[in-house]
Amino acid sequence: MINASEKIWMDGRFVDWNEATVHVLTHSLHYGLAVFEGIRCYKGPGGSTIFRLQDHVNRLFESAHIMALSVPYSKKEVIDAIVETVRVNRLESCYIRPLLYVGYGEMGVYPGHNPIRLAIAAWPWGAYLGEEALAQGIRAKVSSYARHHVNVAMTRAKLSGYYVNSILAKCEAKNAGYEEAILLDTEGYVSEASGENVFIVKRGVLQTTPLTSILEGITRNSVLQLARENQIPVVEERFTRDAMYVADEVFLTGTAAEITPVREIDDRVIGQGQRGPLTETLQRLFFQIVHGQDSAHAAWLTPV
Ligand code: PPE
Repeated sequence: MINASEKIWMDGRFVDWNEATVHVLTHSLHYGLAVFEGIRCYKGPGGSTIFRLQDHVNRLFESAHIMALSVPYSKKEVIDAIVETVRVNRLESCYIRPLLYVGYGEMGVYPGHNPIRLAIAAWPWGAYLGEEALAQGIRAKVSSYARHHVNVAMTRAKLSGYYVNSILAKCEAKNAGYEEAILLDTEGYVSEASGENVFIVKRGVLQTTPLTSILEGITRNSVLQLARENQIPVVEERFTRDAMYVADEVFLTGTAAEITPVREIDDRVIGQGQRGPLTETLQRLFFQIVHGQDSAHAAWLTPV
């Protein structure tokens, strides 16, 4: 069950958690046209800070732009509302979910002049795949479902409707006893996991999927930047599922999942079957930053 907080920001004002409701004929609920973000706030020595808030808000606006939804607020107003949502709920570390959606009005596929509404919720949310997953790694399964074709879905947008594909893959993997699903693109190359980007390590080189069929993850971008800063060679080139099987290390990145090692894929042990050394180094660098222990990346943190 979700760890409820007190207030949710809805269309410019705070309402009680349990009062944050919509009409059942809300357009987005029927047709899936809604864009959202997932953002984390972490506790640090100088108080809580939100990780890469500006970048998340930029992506929210880009998602809206791709979907031709006009956001009835400025970026500054959205940033302020997000900070305020964490503040009024007195949360030290939390997950933040802004959702821009098409409200009640007309029915039918054409969204017409229905209101565009924004909600921002924040609640405490621990390690997405469990604390143990961060240290020990997870078991993943390549999905029988393909990730979206570029002419079907514009994956630069973080669109609610796209997650039906993620849910199918995730349920299939969980029902078969795995913790996460890795999806291939329609050409058969590795795309992304149900809610994370995928990285492999081979002979010291870090490789990740290029920006074709995937969401441009902010954690992915952070890991690439950290690797470059630490002279770790990186390539953004597509790879096949067997390249994962024979990789030295595989890990997933996402705001919710952070940096999660993968120790097994399709019943093949990856590397030593445990978190690899490069994964551990990147985790350490990442967690130092988000917890405010690395002044070189202070620009990524917005104080609450
Ligand atoms: N791909 C997908 C499909 C995805 O959903 C996410 C985030 C990423 C990549 C990584 O993006 P980023 O968070 O910017 O590094 N998934 C979000 C939703 C998870 C959920 O179950 O809800 C997240 O991690 O917040």
